[in-house]
Amino acid sequence: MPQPEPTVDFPRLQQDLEALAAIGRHADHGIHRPAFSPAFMDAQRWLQQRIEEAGLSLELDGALNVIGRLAGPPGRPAVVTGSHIDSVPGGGTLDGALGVVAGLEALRRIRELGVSLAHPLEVVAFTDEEGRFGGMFGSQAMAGHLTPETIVNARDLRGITLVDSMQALGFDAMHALRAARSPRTVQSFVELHIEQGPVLDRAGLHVGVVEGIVGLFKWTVRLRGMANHAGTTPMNMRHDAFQGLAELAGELDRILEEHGGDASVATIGRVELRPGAANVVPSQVEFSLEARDIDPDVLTELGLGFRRAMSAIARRRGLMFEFDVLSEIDPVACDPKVLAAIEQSADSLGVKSQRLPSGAAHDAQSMAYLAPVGMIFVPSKDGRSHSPAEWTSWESIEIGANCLLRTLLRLATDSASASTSATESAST
Ligand code: HGY
Ligand code: MN
Ligand code: MN
Repeated sequence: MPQPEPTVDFPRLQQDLEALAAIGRHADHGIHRPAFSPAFMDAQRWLQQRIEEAGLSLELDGALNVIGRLAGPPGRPAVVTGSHIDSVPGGGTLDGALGVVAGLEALRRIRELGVSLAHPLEVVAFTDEEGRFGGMFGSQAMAGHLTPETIVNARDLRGITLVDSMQALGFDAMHALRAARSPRTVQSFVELHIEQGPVLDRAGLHVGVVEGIVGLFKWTVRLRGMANHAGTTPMNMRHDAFQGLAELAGELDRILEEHGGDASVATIGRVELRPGAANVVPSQVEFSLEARDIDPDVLTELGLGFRRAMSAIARRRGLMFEFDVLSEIDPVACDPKVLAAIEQSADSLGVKSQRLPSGAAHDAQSMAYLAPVGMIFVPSKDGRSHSPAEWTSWESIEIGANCLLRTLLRLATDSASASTSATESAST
């Protein structure tokens, strides 16, 4: 009779999630933990303490990724899990945090149960997944995708550089180049994350099995015109930078239709007008433009489509247009073996799961350059995320965490489900 498969210590998981959610929460109930901010560093310190209390070994790599490790046979590649604890401004309590806290709980349980491992296990909190300084700094560092140039050029939307912000904390950003790992040290990577979309919530499912993760490009675009008097300058003599942006925004759907696919999306999420006075024709507009798709060729096409449209608008309106590439992340396919381990784990919990693509970007995309990856989604209420309205039921969180625990065991032991040398009760 096979042993029952283990489960997480759910009250302890809840406590950790609530403790982390209190760090960087503002009066709007949103989480404000941008990478390398004081709130983010408080969360890093909290996590490091919990990792040590769990009896795991602790490492902080050159990109300030926090790594908790449960030793296995020497020289074997590690099964890695994790996500991020930085947030967007006014973000939710679970985006990233769920994957880190559930990963910590999984390693803690496996250690308590005394499971004999064929591979070491690691839980990682990657820095700056949300891209304050571009995008996925920590996991791109671990994947070896950073260069001195990308580090030196990285700056946030207020112009603060990554180098300065890490220096202010006493760290040298260039040490992030040392965070690069050899693919030989990672057997596989599994990330538990909220879906951040409506699919699972609408289907009434607790578990989603991610087949592929979208790629994206993120630009900062500047249109430069000419400041002039808002009252005396005839409309046909203006070089109005804002009108250029307005025309582009009006063309966005056409560009997606002509150059994109069914899953393509594009967003202008931030706009800054200069000089920003009511009675001055805007001389400059700076805005973010990001586009996503699961197919890399479609992304290339979309980039060309946007550049052509902006050149035509600039010519017609006597504007100058330029753009900086802040981030380019390739779409990745998840690994069939890891997907199978996730589906078997969901089956072992007696829950139905559904395969789906991820419209959000994730650290798993960077880790896909080192090893086979997979992602477990739990539903987001009404598909909401990147907002204080972000919410997932505790029932789905417990099922998702148990699915992660059992998936890690499948990948890190030689048997389909870990034989435990301690009974269930031994650990509580
Ligand atoms: O933007 C994203 O897709 C992720 O939440 N960083
Ligand atoms: Mn996330
Ligand atoms: Mn996010």
